[in-house]
Amino acid sequence: MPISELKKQALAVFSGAKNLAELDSAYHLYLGRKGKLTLLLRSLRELPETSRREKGKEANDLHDFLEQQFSKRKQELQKEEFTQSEKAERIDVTAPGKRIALGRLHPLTRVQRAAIRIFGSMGFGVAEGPHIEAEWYNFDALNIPANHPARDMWDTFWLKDSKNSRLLLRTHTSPVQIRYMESHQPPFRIIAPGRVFRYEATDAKHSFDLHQLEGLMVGRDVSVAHFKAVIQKFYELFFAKSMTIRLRPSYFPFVEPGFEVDMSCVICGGTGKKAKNTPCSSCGHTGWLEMMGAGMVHPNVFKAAGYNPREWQGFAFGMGVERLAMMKFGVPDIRLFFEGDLQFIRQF
Ligand code: FA5
Repeated sequence: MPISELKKQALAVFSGAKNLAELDSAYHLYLGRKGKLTLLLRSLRELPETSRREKGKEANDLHDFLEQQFSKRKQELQKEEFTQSEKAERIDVTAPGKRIALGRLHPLTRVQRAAIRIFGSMGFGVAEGPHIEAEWYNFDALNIPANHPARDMWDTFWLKDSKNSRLLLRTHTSPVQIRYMESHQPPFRIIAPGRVFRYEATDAKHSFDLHQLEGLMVGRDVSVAHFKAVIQKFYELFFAKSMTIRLRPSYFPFVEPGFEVDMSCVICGGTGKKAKNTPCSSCGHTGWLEMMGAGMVHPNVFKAAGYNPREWQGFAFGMGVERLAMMKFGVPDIRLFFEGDLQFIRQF
């Protein structure tokens, strides 16, 4: 190909390159190691001396010229690409901001914190105990010796036997009563919120993994009247309206007398029935939901903790935190709290 033709072609390809990548391949096509002009320069060696000089000068000039043209075009394209990306990346300071998704507290955490706050305002401190508990604290010290039929009241997840005592997942928060009394002297008032585990089937109001909130107040003259007043005040503050409750005599080996506190079911309005006369599963069709067990601390429990039962008396209670949350938020099924369904959790 004559040199003039090569020049024309190369210039057309350089100026036709639409971006830096295209220009780069154009460079290789003419000026690269196997480019057309490079090959032409190499072939000059074979020409006779006379024409080699003339052709050589012409080809070398073209080489310098094309290098220049290439740099010029490269600068143009770089500028173009820069203005384009500047346009694309321009920040619109007037555009509305993006909403950041905020995490939120699980309804059970909220209920637990609210309860801690309310009891705190009545002078109750917070105590804690382990989830893996010794048989002694969960049962024996609470006046429930081995083989006592009352052990059947708590379906238990037993753990493999350890050397000194049998271990289990605590079935209630009552063992914290013993642990606290072992290391503190009355008078005092505490609550102990926490997770408990029961080897039982689930339904709308029962879970095998649940939370309780234990309460214990001990003094020289603490009575059932104190319990009633504290619990009534708690419900009043927690629900911010009056709720219908009832006390029923009941049996727990670690209290005497013992009772249970029921609350009128908010899901069915206490009728036990839902729309179209269908039974309300949230309260087992009774119109009442059992909220807690309670009573006056049994003398044997004081003895197990090292107190003199003639000197001290007190009340204890254990309430279901999920049941409290169900009544507060109108949640019909306890299992909803444990499913991790964000659509459910985000409502609170
Ligand atoms: C107890 O666990 C006693 N420790 C309570 C107590 C403490 C009595 C101090 C006397 C003195 P009970 O098994 O009834 O009792 O459970 C207490 C509350 O926990 C119940 O009223 C209920 O609200 C809740 N609860 C119990 N089992 C379940 C369950 N499987 N699912 C959801 N809530 C439950």
